[in-house]
Amino acid sequence: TYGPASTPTHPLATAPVGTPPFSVDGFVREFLHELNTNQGVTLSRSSVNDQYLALASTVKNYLMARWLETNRKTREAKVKTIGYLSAEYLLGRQLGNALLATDLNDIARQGLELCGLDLPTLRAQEVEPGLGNGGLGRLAACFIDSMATMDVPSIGYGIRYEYGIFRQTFVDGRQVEQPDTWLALGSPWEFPHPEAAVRVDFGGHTETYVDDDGRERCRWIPAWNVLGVPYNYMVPGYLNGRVNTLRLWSAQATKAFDLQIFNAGDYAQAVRAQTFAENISKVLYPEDSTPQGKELRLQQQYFFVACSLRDFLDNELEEGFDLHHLSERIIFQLNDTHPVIAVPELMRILMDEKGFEWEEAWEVTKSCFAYTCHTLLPEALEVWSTELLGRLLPRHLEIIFGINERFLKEVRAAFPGDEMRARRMSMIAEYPEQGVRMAYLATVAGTKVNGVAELHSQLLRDKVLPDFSQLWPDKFTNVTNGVTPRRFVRMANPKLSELITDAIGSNWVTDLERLKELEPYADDPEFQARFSEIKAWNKKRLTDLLRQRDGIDLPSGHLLDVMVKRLHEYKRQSLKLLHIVSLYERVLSGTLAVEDLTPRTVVFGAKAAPGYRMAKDTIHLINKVAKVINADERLEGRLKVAFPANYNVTLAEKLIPAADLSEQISLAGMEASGTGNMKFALNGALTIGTDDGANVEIRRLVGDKHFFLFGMSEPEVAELGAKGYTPGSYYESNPQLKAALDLILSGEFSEGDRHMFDSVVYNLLHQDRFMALADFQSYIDAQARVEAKYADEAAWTRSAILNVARTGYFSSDRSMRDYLQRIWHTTPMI
Ligand code: BZD
Repeated sequence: TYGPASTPTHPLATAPVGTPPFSVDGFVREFLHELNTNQGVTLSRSSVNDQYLALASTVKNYLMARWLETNRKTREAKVKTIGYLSAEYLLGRQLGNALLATDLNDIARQGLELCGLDLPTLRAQEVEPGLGNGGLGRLAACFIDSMATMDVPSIGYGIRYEYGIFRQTFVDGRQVEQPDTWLALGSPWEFPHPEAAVRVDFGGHTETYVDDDGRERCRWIPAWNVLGVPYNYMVPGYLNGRVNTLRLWSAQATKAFDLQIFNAGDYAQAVRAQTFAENISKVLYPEDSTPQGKELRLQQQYFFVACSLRDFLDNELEEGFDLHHLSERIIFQLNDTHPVIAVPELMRILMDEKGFEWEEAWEVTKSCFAYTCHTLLPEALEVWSTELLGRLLPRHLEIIFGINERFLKEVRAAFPGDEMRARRMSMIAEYPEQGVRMAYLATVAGTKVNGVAELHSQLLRDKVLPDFSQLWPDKFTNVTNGVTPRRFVRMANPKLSELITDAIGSNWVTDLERLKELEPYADDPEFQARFSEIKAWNKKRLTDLLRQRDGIDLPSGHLLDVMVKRLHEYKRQSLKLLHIVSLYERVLSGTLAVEDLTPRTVVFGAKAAPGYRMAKDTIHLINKVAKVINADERLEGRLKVAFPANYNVTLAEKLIPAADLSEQISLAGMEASGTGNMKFALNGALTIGTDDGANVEIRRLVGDKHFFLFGMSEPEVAELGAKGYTPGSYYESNPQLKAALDLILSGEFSEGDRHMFDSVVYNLLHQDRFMALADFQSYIDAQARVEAKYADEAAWTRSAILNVARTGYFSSDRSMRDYLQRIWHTTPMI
């Protein structure tokens, strides 16, 4: 129960919470108060961490009244809420974003100065919550930012991992993973509510019984349970006074759990039980494409989904709400298949706890979910073995079989006699072991299914789920991804933001299509000059950071060529590497005069999944090549390779605004969308890329002249695959390619060891699943076009400005509008 036991009589008790008057003086008072009362130190005795924590509290206090007010307003309005279900949120640092959203930057800077402190130093103290692997997790973070900014009532639900994505270090060029202890120095942005913990059951068996009305019913007799403790995070909208909630769940042992054992006298076992329960939210799985089918991962998925549904039904809906109308009040957006177990969970709650009949429960359930797919790689589609599911969630497995049975009846009715089709469409796979195809379950249960870029949505319809799209053509739709302009332009690129605002006013921050108004400035020499100065300033800022962070020295005046993303064969970091090695080889062999080399620094940022051998070997090779090239004086410093370790959101914010060239070179048909590609274009980098994912849309918007396209198209890839692809033939017939690969095999980069990189090279020569060799020549040619254009500074700058002006479409605000219109069927709340 919430609230006081009797009606409050003091006038202040019912008044809305006021906000502190915010002036520089007010800020200083509040900040010092926080330092004294929260940190228990005086200013003169405070550490930078104390100061950072006190500053965070000050900003939080400022947001608090708005947060409470948002919650009250939303509850009263009884409107449809978006429940964003995501196992990952790659949030990035919170302080800068909160200061921006509240317009407190200037006040804080001045106030801190009066205290003898420096805002950037305090900001740098924050450890980012890295509760995600890559694009999918960052997308969730962008979406909740946009929903808050657009006044959309929404709750983000997820997991509060104690350890986020691992911290990457290099030892002799090889990746070594360290635990990410993001909570170690305190976590001022979260509000734990242990009193509101939710129980989550696991294991056991099911049984049938006869209820009071004489109906046969089913129930789950679980074997064990844990508690889910909610941790709330503020999600402030940009300058609109709205503060939404992100609710992340942390696992704890239930009292019953250890008390039982404790009573039996085994204290050590009781402590072990505690640890066992807490393991569920201990660590983020760092695999981002090949789910390993690990039991703990399934536990994580059910854990957060069960907590979230329970929370919404019990705490967000008013008491007595008729659950037959649930879809009027919630739509759960499934961020990939990770939360799909929510479907049988809602069925279970409605039937076993609320007494619904199957058909009634299904009507409600299938109107409350929508599914977003983020991949096309077959190995990335989750399949949970029925053995594991049945052991961990026996009632859910029964329900899934029930859903499948009724679904296949529908298929057989729609396509009489087509038994093969029914088998293909079954949610239950029979080989290599019996398992549940989670994407099929999501597709059957979802009101809508969407891909994340036009090409991806089309391939999803035509190649991954063709039978489903024939059965329900209207279920399939596209929502092209987007990125938040607040974090990735306004905050990450303050100088460019100022330039834009000077030219077209400040509304672009929440209405990014307005960047179009910059088009006329592309030809304005004065604007071009300021634009170039800003790029140079961003490069200088990056140079300072990398020197201090990694001991890396970036040369000045180079074309800054950046490839940052998870390390994956399909993303083809190896193709970028072949380009670098080829440039080097041509200088060594005299085919290219050093003075004809465009001064270029290539920056890589990439984490490999710890169990992904080929990806780790590729990282090793990149580091070894970098070492040799960077030390070779014959290059006269005209080619450098930098690979700062531990690429994360914080580094991205400095790296992307400094880039000239954005590498988006996946094999066509493999990258669902990409979102880094959007961030680069919006910050005035030109893209060299294949016709893949959202690159297709970027190129269409910026125009062919301002985009370096290369490589096979998706249909060409399919055709070559069907014909039979032999990478060796490209090696044999292309002397430049052969020379580059031979140079690696010669031991040039491995102290004479000719076999160190056999795995990478022979994989390319004999398998090359992602056809890097087939696209090599086209890539090299495109890089030559890059260099020619870069030589004409004015032309380059003009194209860069046009990239900014024409990519406003890629705001995550626009993505949210698309979801609202095409999927959620609701409008923002005023
Ligand atoms: O999702 C990525 C895609 O590869 C990108 O093309 C796309 O732009 C983004 C956002 O839609 N997918 C992921 O990031 N996937 C994961 O991180 C992931 C994590 C756990 C398990 C499986 C995949």
